[in-house]
Amino acid sequence: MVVYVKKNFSLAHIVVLLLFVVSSYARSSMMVTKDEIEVICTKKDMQINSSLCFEILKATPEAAKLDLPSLVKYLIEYQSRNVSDTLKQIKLFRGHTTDMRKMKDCEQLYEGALSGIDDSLKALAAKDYFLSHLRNAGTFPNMHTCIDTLSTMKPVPEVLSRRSSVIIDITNIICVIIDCFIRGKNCVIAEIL
Ligand SMILES: *[C@@H]1O[C@H](CO)[C@@H](O)[C@H](O)[C@H]1NC(C)=O
Ligand SMILES: CC(=O)N[C@H]1CO[C@H](CO)[C@@H](O)[C@@H]1O
Repeated sequence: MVVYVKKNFSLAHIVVLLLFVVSSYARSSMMVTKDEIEVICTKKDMQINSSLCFEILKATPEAAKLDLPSLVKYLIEYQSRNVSDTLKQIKLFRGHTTDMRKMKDCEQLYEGALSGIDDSLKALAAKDYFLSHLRNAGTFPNMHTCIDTLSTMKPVPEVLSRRSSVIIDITNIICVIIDCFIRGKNCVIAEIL
């Protein structure tokens, strides 16, 4: 009986030891911790929209189980969904405006953004983080140009401008994570220059 208990005890010991080994192995493969999400989302000097960042990453408990490249992949897929959802709205809007030309311009800017985002995902998969950032950042000018175009319409389609601003914020979160956290670039200095 004593032997039986002892056996049980050592089995429990081994399980605990295994768990410890597994979790420290996981740590060494760069898992993102809750603290790191805090650091990413409060990086004020890079104009991260904190509330949006927490909204996206805290609403996703799995975010803390991913490594950095996987977290970026998750975010780019999220960004891609938001861009294609808004593109659908733009197409719907086109039938309801007298300014079809401007809507068509925005549509093309959104299509261009989508193809850049797609390239960004491919570069990420190839671990080419510089290219992934470059392609993703192409979303910025397209969204800004679309917002400018929308602002000259009467009435201004506010829903679309707002969604374009959110996409700019999401893009910024992605680019900051790639540059500061994966590439280890000194982003504060880069911004001053
Ligand atoms: C941050 O994002 C939220 C949600 O999209 C938005 O309501 C808010 O205006 C943004 N904040 C800034 C400072 O742009
Ligand atoms: C902030 C924001 O607009 N997020 C949306 C992005 O797209 C996903 C998928 O369609 C929505 O669930 C989010 O609400």
